[in-house]
Amino acid sequence: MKNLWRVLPFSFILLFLAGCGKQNLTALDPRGPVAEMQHNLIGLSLLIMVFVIVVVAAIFIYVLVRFREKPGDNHIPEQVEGNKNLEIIWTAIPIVLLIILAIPNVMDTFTLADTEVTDDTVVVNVTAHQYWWEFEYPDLEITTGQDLYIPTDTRIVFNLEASDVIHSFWIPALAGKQDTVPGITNDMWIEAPEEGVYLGKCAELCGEGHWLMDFKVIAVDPDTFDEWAQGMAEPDSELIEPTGEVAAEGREVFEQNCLACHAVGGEGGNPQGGPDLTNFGERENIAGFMDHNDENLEAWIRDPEAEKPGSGVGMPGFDNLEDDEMDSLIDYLNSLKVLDDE
Ligand code: HEC
Ligand SMILES: [Cu+2]
Repeated sequence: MKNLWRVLPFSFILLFLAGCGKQNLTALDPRGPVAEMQHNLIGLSLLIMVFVIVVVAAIFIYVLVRFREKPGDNHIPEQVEGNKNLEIIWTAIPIVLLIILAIPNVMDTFTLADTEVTDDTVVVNVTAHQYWWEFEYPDLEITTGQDLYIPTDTRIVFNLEASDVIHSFWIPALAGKQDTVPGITNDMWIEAPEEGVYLGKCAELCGEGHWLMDFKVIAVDPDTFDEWAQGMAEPDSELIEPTGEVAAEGREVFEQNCLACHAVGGEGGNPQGGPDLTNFGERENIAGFMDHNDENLEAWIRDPEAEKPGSGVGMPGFDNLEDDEMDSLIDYLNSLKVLDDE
């Protein structure tokens, strides 16, 4: 029983660290040049700080021990007024340390701030909404939401804005945070060397649903990206006029209730509406955070507010839909795909 008290604090630390490591929602495992640069800068300043702390602590302990009053020794120590050499040393050392810190910082700051667009750059205009992310690719004439597709080994430049309040765009494994502010466009760039899914989050308390304002960066090889972009820009007519009976019924329900806010294949939607759903069938999550399955989708459509607090302001609940309408609607939504199934 006694041992429990020894183990307990460590269990808490472990639990805390386990939370930090959630997939790749961590800045401590940087991927790509931007995150690596930022990680190295933090590492360097940490190293310098640790060095200073160790040296100062060592001198402090030495002085404590060396100049203690010893028993029977009651003479007055020699009185000194400053020491030029010491003053020079302890002024020079911090200056040198600051120079070591400043050179890579200034250099990297210029590299990080350079968001010049070349022929190979993919530009994405990001708009943050309470509580979801919209991604527009102006050169490709594509708009999507929640899942941000990017080609690997390619410079991606973001123009960041917000439609309502201040949010913050954060993909911990790929780059540091950048605020999205209504009326101001901030920019930044990233590059992902490896294929994979990088988790993103809103990092600025923006309202009730803030904690569920998640998104994904899906890095795919450039060929797959082209296929995806092609599929998004000129989607299969199946998405708009499904031939299957159930999906066709679902499409009708969709047109009557949802198309005003949600575009599919370049049709419908409105600037105050919700995410483009052209490739919704391929999203792993609903509304950025819920597992994508039929029960969750039905729960979301019937009452979004219950799933993500605050989302009801943007999307009303559709609890009035009959069960068979709901089933065909879900079938239709799940059929919305632009990539060939592997
Ligand atoms: C008044 C506009 C509006 C209408 C009408 C509307 N929605 Fe939405 N919808 C939104 C908004 C806004 C969001 C984003 C909410 C959030 O995540 O905070 C959303 C999110 C969604 C999502 C999650 C999208 C994703 O990328 O994960 C689905 C699915 C969805 N709506 C389906 C529907 C269906 C089905 C209908 C019709 C029955 C419908 N919506 C009607 C505005 C609307
Ligand atoms: Cu936010």
